[in-house]
Amino acid sequence: MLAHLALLALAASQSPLPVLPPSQSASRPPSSAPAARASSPAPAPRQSRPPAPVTKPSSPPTAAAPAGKPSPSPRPAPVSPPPRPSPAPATPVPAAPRLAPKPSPPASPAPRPAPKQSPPPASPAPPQPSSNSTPSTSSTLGQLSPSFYAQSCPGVELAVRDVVRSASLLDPSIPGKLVRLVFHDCFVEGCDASVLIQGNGTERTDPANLSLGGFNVIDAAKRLLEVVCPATVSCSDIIVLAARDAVVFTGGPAVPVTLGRRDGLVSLASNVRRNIIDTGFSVDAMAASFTAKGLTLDDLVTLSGGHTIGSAHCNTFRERFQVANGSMTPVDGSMNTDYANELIRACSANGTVAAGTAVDCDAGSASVFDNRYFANLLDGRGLLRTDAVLVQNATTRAKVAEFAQSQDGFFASWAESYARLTTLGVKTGADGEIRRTCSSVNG
Ligand SMILES: *[C@@H]1O[C@H](CO)[C@@H](O)[C@H](O)[C@H]1NC(C)=O
Ligand SMILES: *[C@@H]1O[C@H](CO)[C@@H](O)[C@H](O)[C@H]1NC(C)=O
Ligand SMILES: *[C@@H]1O[C@H](CO)[C@@H](O)[C@H](O)[C@H]1NC(C)=O
Ligand SMILES: *[C@@H]1O[C@H](CO)[C@@H](O)[C@H](O)[C@H]1NC(C)=O
Ligand SMILES: CC(=O)N[C@H]1CO[C@H](CO)[C@@H](O)[C@@H]1O
Repeated sequence: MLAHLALLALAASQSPLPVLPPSQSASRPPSSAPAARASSPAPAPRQSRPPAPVTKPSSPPTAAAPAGKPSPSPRPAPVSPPPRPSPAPATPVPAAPRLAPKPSPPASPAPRPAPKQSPPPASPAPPQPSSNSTPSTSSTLGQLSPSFYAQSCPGVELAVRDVVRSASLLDPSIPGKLVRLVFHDCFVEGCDASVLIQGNGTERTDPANLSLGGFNVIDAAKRLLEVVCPATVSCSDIIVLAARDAVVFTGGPAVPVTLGRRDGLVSLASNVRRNIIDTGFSVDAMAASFTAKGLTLDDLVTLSGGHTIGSAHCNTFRERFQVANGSMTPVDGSMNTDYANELIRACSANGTVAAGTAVDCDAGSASVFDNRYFANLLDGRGLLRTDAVLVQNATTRAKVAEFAQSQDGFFASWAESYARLTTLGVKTGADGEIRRTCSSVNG
């Protein structure tokens, strides 16, 4: 997943509204996979962009999404208790005495002959696009529950939250990366942790993965949970919890999430492009991608708000500038002039574009999950093309204006859209497995 999307204050968060039923069946048939990258509609979240832009042999285009970047002032508005000295993300201490080791794994019995790594996609039609309340996954939605681990691993939420907080304190770019990670996971093969699998030809090997991050945080949480309640908590649930907590850490709303997802057995790089939103997408292309998954235009605007935190590399928006004779000129006249100059200053390097330089997605407020992103869009300060175009369509512009006026409205909408995003293509019951290590399927 690349859904790049991703990503997005203050403690003033209000309580999330009740989640709406994820099903809106407006889904249309799996749009044929947009051939490659170009401008054809490819589904999904924004962020990755495949085709290498012109001019310089840039490295594989990275997702535009908020690649977490060392954001300047960590302005944490932690809603929760003071950070305690925590272990480095990579090495979670088995501490947390509070988690009662209650080994009662719900699930996976004997290791079943799981198709390892990447079973051929078999069918021409991507298994997932039509998701949304659909066959393969739909019936399982009913099995997700906020209290899924109440008996088997009561400390799961606390454990993940601690790990996310610790990691975010050490590296301010983590929250943005975690939010982006959940988009990429859920938009490709559903929310099944397929994005975490390492190996030849897996989703992580797609060039669009280059700006993905936060894997070590998920791994750290998994290691901790394997100590207190082994073989019980899925990596897919950890991703969903971690992104939720990342939002809270940066001042956003603490939305309730349902749990009980199982981890997938398939992870194919070939599934990435057609499911992710490319940074060059138009509103119509993004809308088509969202609709194919049962998400709405409002979900698109709301989830784009995830860009209220994080950063993106210069190569993800270089198409918005003409580079000639060593100087950059904005192509889009609607871009705020001061902002354009800021970007030019940040990205220019010896007459070319410093592709790998990170720039905040939400100018002036990149480390806080708030509604500033929307006000910036109205002011011509959208970083990615996919951000900027949201004010060029009357419907999406109205929603942008609404959120720019009301942070509460944005937060309430975020709760609903996040719930819909995180139930895309979920596997429950006998599907999938509970991975022992997030980076590989059980052997
Ligand atoms: C990875 O996959 C490619 C194409 O399927 C193959 O050519 C290559 O040998 C594989 N590499 C490894 C290390 O398995
Ligand atoms: C806005 O985008 C939606 C989704 O593609 C489209 O249906 C609608 O016609 C667009 N509105 C305008 C005014 O272009
Ligand atoms: C770049 O320089 C060339 C030669 O000096 C000139 O002809 C061309 O107009 C310049 N292009 C721009 C965009 O300034
Ligand atoms: C830009 O040029 C200077 C001097 O030629 C060089 O030291 C520097 O490494 C170059 N920077 C980049 C990003 O190429
Ligand atoms: C984290 C990760 O797996 N990154 C991979 C992204 O894809 C490139 C190849 O396109 C790999 O070299 C990276 O290892």
